[in-house]
Formats: sequence, C-alpha cells, structure tokens
Amino acid sequence: MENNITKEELSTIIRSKLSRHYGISTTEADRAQMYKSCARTVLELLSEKRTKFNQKIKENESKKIYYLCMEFLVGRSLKNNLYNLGIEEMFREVLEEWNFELEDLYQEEPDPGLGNGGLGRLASCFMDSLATLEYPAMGYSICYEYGLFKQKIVDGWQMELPDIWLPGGHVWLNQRNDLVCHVRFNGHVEENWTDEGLEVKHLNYDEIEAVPYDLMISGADSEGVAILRLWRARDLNNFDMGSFASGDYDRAMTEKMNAELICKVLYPSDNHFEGKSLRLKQQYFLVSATIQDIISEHLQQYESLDNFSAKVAIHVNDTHPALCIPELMRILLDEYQYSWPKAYQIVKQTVSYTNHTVLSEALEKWPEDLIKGQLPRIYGIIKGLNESYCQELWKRYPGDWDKIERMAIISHGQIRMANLCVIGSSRVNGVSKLHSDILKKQVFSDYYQVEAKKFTSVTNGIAHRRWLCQSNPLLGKLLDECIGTRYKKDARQLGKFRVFYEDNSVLEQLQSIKLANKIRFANRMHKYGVTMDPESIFVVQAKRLHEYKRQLLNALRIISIYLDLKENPNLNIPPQTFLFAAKAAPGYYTAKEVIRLIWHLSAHIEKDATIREKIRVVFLENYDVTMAESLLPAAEVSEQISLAGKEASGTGNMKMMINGALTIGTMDGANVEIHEAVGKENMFIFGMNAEEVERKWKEGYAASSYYHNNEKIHKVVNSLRQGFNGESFESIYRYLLVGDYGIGDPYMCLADFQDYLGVYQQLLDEYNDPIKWNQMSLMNIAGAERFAADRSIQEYTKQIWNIPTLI
Ligand code: 26Q
Repeated sequence: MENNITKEELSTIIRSKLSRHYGISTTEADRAQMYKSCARTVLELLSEKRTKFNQKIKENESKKIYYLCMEFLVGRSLKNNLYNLGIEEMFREVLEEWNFELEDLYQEEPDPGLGNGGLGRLASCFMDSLATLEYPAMGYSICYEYGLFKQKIVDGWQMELPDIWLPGGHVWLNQRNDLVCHVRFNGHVEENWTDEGLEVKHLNYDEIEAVPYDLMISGADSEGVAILRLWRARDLNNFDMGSFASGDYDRAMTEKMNAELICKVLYPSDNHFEGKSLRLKQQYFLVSATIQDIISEHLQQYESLDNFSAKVAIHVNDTHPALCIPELMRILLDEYQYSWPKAYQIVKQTVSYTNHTVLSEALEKWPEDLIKGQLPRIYGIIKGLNESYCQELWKRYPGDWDKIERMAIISHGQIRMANLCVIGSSRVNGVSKLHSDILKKQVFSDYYQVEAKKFTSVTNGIAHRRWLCQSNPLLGKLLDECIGTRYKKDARQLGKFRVFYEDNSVLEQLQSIKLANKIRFANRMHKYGVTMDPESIFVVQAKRLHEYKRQLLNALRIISIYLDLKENPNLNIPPQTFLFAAKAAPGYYTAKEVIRLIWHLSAHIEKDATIREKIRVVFLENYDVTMAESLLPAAEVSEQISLAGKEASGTGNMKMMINGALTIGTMDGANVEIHEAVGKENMFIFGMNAEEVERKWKEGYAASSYYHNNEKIHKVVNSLRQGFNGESFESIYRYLLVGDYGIGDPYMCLADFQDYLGVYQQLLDEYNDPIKWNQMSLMNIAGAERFAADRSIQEYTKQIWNIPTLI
C-alpha cells in the first residue's frame, strides 16, 4: 500500500483539524468532535490520492464509467475508508493515546439511508470494487435530505420517523460550487425550420440549480478512488429583491421551497412503482445534471463529442435514470447540432441498462401527459424515438400490430421506461442467470428475437471486504491463517478454504467464531431491550418486507412449530431464535400486517416460559446497513424463501453465505447459483422451481385446496383467526385463502409450505451434528468465491462497458 503516512504525521493532522474547526486540543474534544476530525483527516488523505489517480486517468485517456442510480446505500464511511487505506491500526493507536476508542467513534457516524434495499446497496458495493480495481468511475445520485425512514414499532404497528443524517454525515461531502449546473422544467417547446434545419426552442421554463456534493470512496490496497456525486436542488433566485419590495415575498419563498423539495426525501417504495410527479422531477433532475456534468468533463479533455461513446460508458441502474437517454439526445441535438441518426447512434453506443425486477407492479410506466407537461422537450424526443423505432418494426413485422404495440415506448397514454431503456441501450443485463433467462424468454422476448446479442447476464456480487473482512474480523483472521491474505483482493482464493474440510481444529474454530459473533450481536441488541440466547440457532430473514419475499411463509412455519410444542411440550428440538429484520413501505398495508403478526407472535411466545426456552421470535427494529454488518455474521441459517421466479438475484443470500450461514431457500435468483457452487448437500432447497410455478398458474391454482387437504396447514391457518397476544389476524387469514382474486395468496405460501417444513426438519437434524454442520458452513464460505462484486465488475467492464481488463 502506497500510503506511507507516519503515526506522528497522522496525529499532527488530527490535532490541526480539532484546532481549525473547534479551537480545541485532544483533551477537550468530545466524541463527535473527534469523529469529525478523524473524518476530515481521512478526507485529506483521500483528496491527495484522488488527485494522483486523476492524473493517471487523464494521461491514459481511459474510458470512464458513470453509474447512474437513484439510490446508493453507502453505509458508514469512516471504517471502510480506514480499512481500505490500510491505516485502521494506526488510527486506533493514535486515538488510544488520547483515551478514545476507535469503535466508539465509528458509532458517532450516521448510516446514510440513501437507498431502499438491494438495488442501492449493490450500487455501493460496485463503487467499492470500481475503486479497488482502479477503474475511473463515478456514481451519480441525489443527496436526499432525508434518507429512508427510521422504523419504530408501536404495539406491532410500523411507524416511520424521519432519517436526519446530514448533521453527522455532511462532513464526508465536498460541495463543488465550481460545477453547479441548471435544470429546466415545464414551459413549452417551439419548433422553427431554419436554413440550418429544425431549430427547437424551450420557452417559459422554470429553472433550478443543481449543486454537486462529492463523496469519495477509497479502493482497498490500490491507487483508485471512486467518487459518488450527489446532487442537491437549489433555488436559482436566492433572494428575489423585487418580490420582497412589492410585498410578495411569501410567494417567492414558497416557490423556493418547491424547488428545494426535489431532493427532500427518498421515495420509500422498494420494488414498487409510484407514479408521483415529484418522483419524476427527481429522476429528471438527476439525469439532466449528470449528463451535463459528463459532457463538460469530456469536453475539458477532448475537442468534441465525436469520440464520446469511445471514452464514456453511462450505466442506467434500473429504469429510474432512463431519462438520461432522451436527455443526452437533447443536448446532442439542440446544443451541439448533431443530426438525429448520429445522436441516436452515440446515445445507443454509450448507454447500457440493468434490469433488477420482473414484478409487473415495479415496472415504470409514466403517464404521457405528465411527461409532456413537466418535460416538454424530453417528451418530444421520446415521441421521436418511438416513431422511428416503430417504423423499423413495421418494416420487419409488417402488419403485426400486436407485436409493434408491445414493443413501442408509448402505448395507451403511457411511457414505458423499460422499453425506452432497451431501445436506447447497447447492452441489457439481468442480475442472475435465472433472472436473465426470464428477461430473454418473457419480459423482453420480443426484443431478444430482434437483437439477441444485446442481452447478457451478470450475476450480482458483494463487497466482500466490507461484508466479510470488516464485519467479521474473527473469520477474516482464520482465513488469513488458513489460505493467506490474497483473497482480500481476489475472492477466488476463498475456494482454497475447501482444503480444510476435514481439519477438526478449523471446524471447531468456525464454530467458536460463530458463537462469538452471536454473543456480540446479542450484547449489542441487549442495549435496546432485546433478549436472545446465543446458544440457540440463529435463523435470519433480513430484507425489505414484500409479499413475494414471503416473510409470511416463515411466520407460518414458526406457528406450526409453536402448535407442535403446545401439543407436545417435550418435543425434542434444539433451541431456535427466529430473527426478522424488515422495513415495509409506509403505504403497503399487507406488509405492515405481516410485521404486526410477527411482532405479536413474538410477544405471545415471550409470555410462555416453557415455549420460549425452545423457540423465540425477535423482530429487529430499523434494519440498516450498520445493523446488517453485525447481524449477518451471527446468522447460522439464511432464509431465502421467495416464490421462484420473483427475486431477481438477492444479495443478502451472498452476505450470509460468506459468513458461514447455511441457506434454506427456493430455486430463485442467485440461490440457483449458490446451489451450483456448494451442491445440494450443503444447502436446503425446497418448493416449486420457476417453471413449476408457471405451470401451477396455468393449471389453475387455489390456495384453499392446500388448506382443505392438509391438516397441518388447516390448523396453522386457523390459528390466525384466534390470533396471538390477544390480536386476531383475520385479514391475513383471508389474504391466504381468498386474496384479491378469490384464489388465495398470489405468492403461493401454502403450496410450498409442507416442503418447507420437511426441509427445515432435515436442517435441524443436521444441526445436531456439529462437525457436519461446520463442514457445510466451510463449504459455503469457500463457495462464496464467485459472489464478489469484484467479479461482477470485471464482467461488466468486459461484456457491457467494453473496457479492457486492468488486472
Ligand atoms: C420506482 C419508481 C418510483 C418509486 C420507487 C421505485 C423503485 C425503487 C426501488 C423501484 C424499485 C426499487 C428497488 C428495487 C430493488 O432493490 N431490486 C432488487 O435489486 C437487487 C440488486 O440487483 C436484487 O438482488 C433483488 O433481487 C431485487 O429485488
């Protein structure tokens, strides 16, 4: 590692920060002041590193990667940067001399919730890999003033509180007043034919300022630094003297508030499209500012935009930033006078798109009128793209109106963003093998027939340095001793851990590490009044609450065990703790009901002294990246039980696997590849696969048939009516058996129930044999070799961004 700062230098810098910002010395500083001074110290080191890296990029004229995403769940920065810079120990020592614990300072940092879940966390894992692998990369998003809400559970019901992260978090952000740009909304468009061709004027628009804030992310043991550029909206007319003088100051202030509303808050719906006009404003705000920024950076280095697609890769992470396609067209056409065909060619060669979901309710479809009103010029361009694409289709499929209608961007008054993305991109990928196959065979099959080469697959990966090395230091140390330290930069090396399959000492260490992580987690939670027994098996389902993810199926399984224990209190089962961590979208009633069920089930069992010795349910409030970092290393069983075909990939499955948990799951998303990596003997697969689910739908599915034909299901489902802890769950009972369409729950919990119970019983039997269990655990850690974000990024650079591999 190149960073050769000495302890003395470090201590001098921190002291100078304390002095400059607070006018105090180390003895007077409190934790918050010391945390901020450390953060500022790290920033200084990062800036120097970034300057050197920038020079290198410039000299090499490397192609740059711009990753656009409405969400980045970055997690805390201090620890990650210290680790990646290789100076964590030095910091610890310096701070100890001043009687500060580094761990305490870590706790001072807020966890910025600038994302909902998997999509946003993936984006952040990718930033870490891009920096580590030394690719010139920037992420672009919005600097939401309030991130994802803080969750509070009151009598089982989820309440949402604002996430105020900027007071402690802004220290990482560097405001770039030199790069401010302007974004235009509303107004109307005028078209005039001149001697030079068609001239388009956007008139009477409202304009706001976009101010960038940079957050640096250091590569691990590398020269790379990635930048995440977050935009904030600012009213252009900072102070309108005229309106003040004319007594209309109130109105001027209201307009200012409206402009700044754009980046107020992150929309909390995960995997669900919400067609709100403010959300559309957010999306265009992000892409317009970003494209302007990318173009001006390009023109600083090169003479023209003719080589744009050779030097720039713009990645659209899900359809949310899709408007960058017409926005780039707009700038090329209106500001740089490119012809339509040439502009379209540049755009198509530059942009690529990842799809993250096949759920129809998550697909973005914006009303034509909304886009027309808010973004008149962009609307005109989308219409142009639609018309020329439909003309091409007409030539290829004359008369096939159905097909053309399906493939068009605009239909029935709606603008379909996924179609826009496919049509405007050079590459489209899914996030696991299964998901990418579903894209080719179903969601995008029409396009696949036309342009098969466009479609590719890159299975997701995780930042294993954060999710293994930093969050599970004990396991990291064992791995260092067994296989050396190269796995930190090359996760493939984890495969070597298989050699220790029969090494009893290693297996015993795995067991004691898991116990230590369980104790660590239990102790942390104890502070919040949560009690759990680290000697029990930790069964974990941690992810957003969604019907398709089937937390309800997990709850039904627990109820079934509970009823068995009630009937036979001497039942011989190992003690189990079922941990749930999940936020529900605030308006998602069914999801909130499921939380209420889990919470009351937990309270119900808690009151029964004999039962709670054997099974316990814990609902962990306010799941976020920081909690995940201590929870996932403590997991022994990883619940990945979505209805097959619905979970695009999953990444929590990879995080728990790499920490030695065994998966109980369906053949869905990346579970299929986990199964391929560890074999059926090291995983607990149950339920229908995606094809069987399809078939069942076609055959005619009715949840009630399981209820009537299976005694156990009958009992479990009936118990919902009587309820738990004095609360009935009639609505869930009805949901399961009748549902919205009379066929019962559309995610088929009851269809997979019996198999789930059976396979879970096998899992419990295996748990009774610790050697066997630890061997399976070891095989999972080793099998995680292929699930590193580093590998995903190498695949993106090769298959999608067309960038030569650097290492
Ligand atoms: C769209 C429009 C308006 C408001 C909100 C949204 C919106 C926001 C977030 C739509 C979808 C999302 C998030 C999707 C998501 O997280 N998908 C997950 O992506 C992971 C990374 O690829 C996968 O592992 C998961 O399987 C997938 O569910």
